[in-house]
Amino acid sequence: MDNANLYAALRAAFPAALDATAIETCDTPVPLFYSWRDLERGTAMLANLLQSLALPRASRIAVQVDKSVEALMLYLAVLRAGHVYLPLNTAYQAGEIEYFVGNAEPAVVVCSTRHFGWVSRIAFTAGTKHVYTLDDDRKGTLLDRAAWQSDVHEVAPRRADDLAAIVYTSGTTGRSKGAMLTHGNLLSNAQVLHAYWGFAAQPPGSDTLVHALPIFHVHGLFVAVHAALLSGSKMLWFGRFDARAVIARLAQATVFMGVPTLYVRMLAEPALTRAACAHMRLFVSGSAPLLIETFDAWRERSGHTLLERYGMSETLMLTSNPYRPEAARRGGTVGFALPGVGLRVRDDKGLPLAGGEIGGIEVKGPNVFKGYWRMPEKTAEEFTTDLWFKTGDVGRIDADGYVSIVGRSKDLIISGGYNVYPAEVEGCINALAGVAESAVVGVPHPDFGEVGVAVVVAQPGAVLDAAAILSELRTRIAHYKVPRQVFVVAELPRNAMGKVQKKLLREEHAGLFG
Ligand code: MCA
Ligand code: AMP
Repeated sequence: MDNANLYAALRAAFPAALDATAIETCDTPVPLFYSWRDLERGTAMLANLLQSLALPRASRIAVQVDKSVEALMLYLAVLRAGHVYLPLNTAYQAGEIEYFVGNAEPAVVVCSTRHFGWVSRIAFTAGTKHVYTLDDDRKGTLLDRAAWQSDVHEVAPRRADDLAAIVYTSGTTGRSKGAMLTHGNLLSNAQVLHAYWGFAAQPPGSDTLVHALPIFHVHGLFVAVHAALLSGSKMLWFGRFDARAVIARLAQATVFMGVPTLYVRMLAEPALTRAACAHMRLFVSGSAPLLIETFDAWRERSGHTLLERYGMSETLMLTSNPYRPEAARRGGTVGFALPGVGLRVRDDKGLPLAGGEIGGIEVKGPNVFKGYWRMPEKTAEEFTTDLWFKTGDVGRIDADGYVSIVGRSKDLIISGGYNVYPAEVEGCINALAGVAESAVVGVPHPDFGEVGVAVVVAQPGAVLDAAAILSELRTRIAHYKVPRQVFVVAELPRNAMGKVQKKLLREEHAGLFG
């Protein structure tokens, strides 16, 4: 039987010249050069360390660390060892981590040294046996321990249907859900993008990808990394996005992937010129709506047409504008369903809509996840009876087959590519002393696309202070979830049914950020 472990497929794509540079760091104190051999050996040592712990099959390995090449190796090592990778946003605070660790019951938790105190307390309380540290300067107990391990490791055999990763995504109601992604989900999607975005047509190793996204979400971890590894391409590795520094490296690169905020920020730099982008072959945008103004400005300034695509944590990539001809990339659309992906639009009752009509987007394909971790009822709710996944996005398919996302039926704010669920933030605000109720809505923002604004009602007799609410929230939830502004009001607008009219609040505050 062939080994369907994703690492085996990625490893098979490494170039024959293993001493060539696979990753060059761009914002470490001195540039670091990692060869393909370094990746192979480093991931072997980390995988052997995991194996030495004699963990049960498919153990979850939860990781909340700053971005580094070693952190990427840890992801690859978890695949290699056949365990399940659980990436966590570095912005998550204790309450959030407590939930994820309690829900996923990881056998191993890896965190940064500066968070070891509180993270290890949470992990040990939840029954996790092993907590290691890993920092972005190649230090930490994880690497200390791995240094003693052999650099030879046989990739654990896995079936396509076996779990490779769990990615938590919040729900419109209730707590976050862990989307279970299999080796088959990840590999099939990577192979489709490899072909669709022109990697396969290039001689192997001829692309260079600028990697400047976080590696705790699908876009940076799976889409970008797998595209590079599967094509034997070098990565120019940024620990954090810096528009000016990224533009300065485009002359040595061919591919860049980003959320719209990254493009907006690069457009604000005078250094973004056609000359600066002359060596590039592809700029991909996704994770959040791309404004047509950004699409047009990018074409004008860089001479390239952004290729917009659409996906979700549960489904990986679903649609993409075409790679060739470049003129066929249409602004305001997310392109066509990718090969192998079924995509249809249905009305509220689940009935088919005629071409061009707006409705809920439903999808099917080898990329669609296995379900939510230990939540069979929630999983069932999100699938139709004929097993199409309901994305919660609202859109249409035009006569030429281009898909456009026009809204969301899920109450979700996408801020700089991060998802913020109003229900979660409202729950936090409502738990504060003196708060009767609240509503959080997304309003346009020039940098992040959208940000949250909270409208809060006090309990009778209580006096609320907006600044105090904000500072309290900053101790409880990741800062990107904290609303940009809080308004204390006498009452929330409601319709005849008593439902809060968020649309009115959105309209009222639409101009807040210009
Ligand atoms: C940072 N802050 C934010 C955001 N990021 N606030 C709102 N929205 C954000 N996205 C806040 C921080 O909490 C902090 O506030 C202040 O801004 C500065 O933080 P800093 O870390 O310096 O920010 P930054 O480095 O400028 O980060 C902005 C960023 C980053 C580079 C745009 O947010 C980013 O990398 N976004 C990409 C997210 C992504 O990869 N999404 C893909 C998801 P304070 O000072 O108060 O603490 S995958 C997905 O959606 C699907 C599958 C798909 O289709 O791809
Ligand atoms: P996540 O839950 O982080 O995986 O976010 C997935 C959501 O991001 C999707 O359901 C969409 O609402 C949104 N999204 C991703 N790509 C795009 C895009 N190109 N345009 C509009 N929305 C997008």
